[in-house]
Amino acid sequence: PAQPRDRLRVAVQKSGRLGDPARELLASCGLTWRESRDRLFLYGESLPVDVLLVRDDDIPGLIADGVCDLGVVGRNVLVEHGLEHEAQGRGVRLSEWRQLGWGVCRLDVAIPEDLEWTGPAQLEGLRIATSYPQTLGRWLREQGVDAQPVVLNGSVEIAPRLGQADVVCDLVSTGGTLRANQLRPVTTILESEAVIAGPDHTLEDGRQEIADLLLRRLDGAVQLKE
Ligand code: PRT
Ligand code: ZN
Repeated sequence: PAQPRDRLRVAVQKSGRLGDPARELLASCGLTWRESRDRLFLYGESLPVDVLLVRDDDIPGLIADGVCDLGVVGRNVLVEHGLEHEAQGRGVRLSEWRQLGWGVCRLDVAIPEDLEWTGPAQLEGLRIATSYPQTLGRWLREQGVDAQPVVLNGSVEIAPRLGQADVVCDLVSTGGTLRANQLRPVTTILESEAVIAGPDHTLEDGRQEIADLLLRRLDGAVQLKE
């Protein structure tokens, strides 16, 4: 069991696409902070809320382990983590406490431009490059298609040109990267956006009240923006 803590701890991406908007979001809730010397920790001054700056991939695990209470992360990362844990039969369940409406993207299957698309059955037996093997695997099972995921942690889109895979399953926002690699999206397997992730139970040691306050302010800040 985690040590008792009376301050809320929120995990946020250190750099990358969601880092700045996440920090702006916390600032819009009235949070001010002091940065640690190693720049990995923001000590909350105006509220008992501290921020841990990490790789986005680590956020679900930090919440599941109780090291952090909440996190700002893409649904794509949250879903992949959840399926991984289900596959291992471990009982840590996370949920989306809020949908943030930014960081929007899709997890799409994309095929070489010059290939005709006849439907998911066409993927039977093909090698699919992806960083999201669990999410892809679930979709393939739902489609009754037996394909071979090729797990890559970057440069997924060039895999077909390198002969590493036949098609890809990757995040798409503008579609520019796919086009630059002569690929075209043919089907969406997950719609994603940034979310506030948390455990699927209430927090302890008074941290739920702090989280409620933060989320109330966040809801107010979001309404003001609209
Ligand atoms: O260092 P760290 O591990 O924390 O960061 P990261 O490199 O793993 O993630 P990062 O910062 O690239 O993305 C963080 C989150 O932003 C993702 O998990 C998504 O939830 C969200 N997001 C939104 C995206 C995109 N849009 C996106 N377009 N993440 C990645 N991309 C990639 C996409 O895969 C493609 O390769 O950006 C490229 C360009 O996309 P196009 O379609 O605009 O050309
Ligand atoms: Zn990452």
